[in-house]
Amino acid sequence: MEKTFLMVKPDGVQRNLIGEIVSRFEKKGFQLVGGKLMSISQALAEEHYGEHKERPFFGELVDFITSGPVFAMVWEGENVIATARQMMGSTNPKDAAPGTIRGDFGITVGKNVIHGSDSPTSAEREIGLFFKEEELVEYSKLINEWIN
Ligand code: FUP
Repeated sequence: MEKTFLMVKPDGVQRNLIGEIVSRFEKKGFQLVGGKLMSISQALAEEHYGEHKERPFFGELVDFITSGPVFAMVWEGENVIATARQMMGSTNPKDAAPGTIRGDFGITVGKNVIHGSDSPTSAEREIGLFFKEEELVEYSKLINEWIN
């Protein structure tokens, strides 16, 4: 089953949006298979955002993501990578449609509430950066049949 890495950023945690965001993915029907409240080190931030290293906003991006706790999660489900991106909305909250997480809760591109993997390759990379295999659960087939 497909997995993605999602993270409530420091602005979302400080604004008490963890529950709201978790709730949206639960209600959609996806399953939470890993989650932790954590601080991101400078090294992890630089690695996670490595593709933006040459961009002018890289320094601010790293400063922001290390500025307070984040809530890191792994979610599982059919097409969860692309569907979660749709539920998050456009990177810049000013372009994000109402009803999406960034459309409903964000204003500026720097503080856009949530991160989500944008492809199977980045999902695998990001899950590996943030979680050890033993931190992820497997639901039994029986429970999956009850839910879905
Ligand atoms: P996304 O995949 O939607 O998180 O967007 P990107 O990977 O393109 O950007 C990563 C983060 O960089 C965004 F969440 C916000 C930040 N960013 C800026 O601060 N300024 C920009 O012009 C673009 C992105």
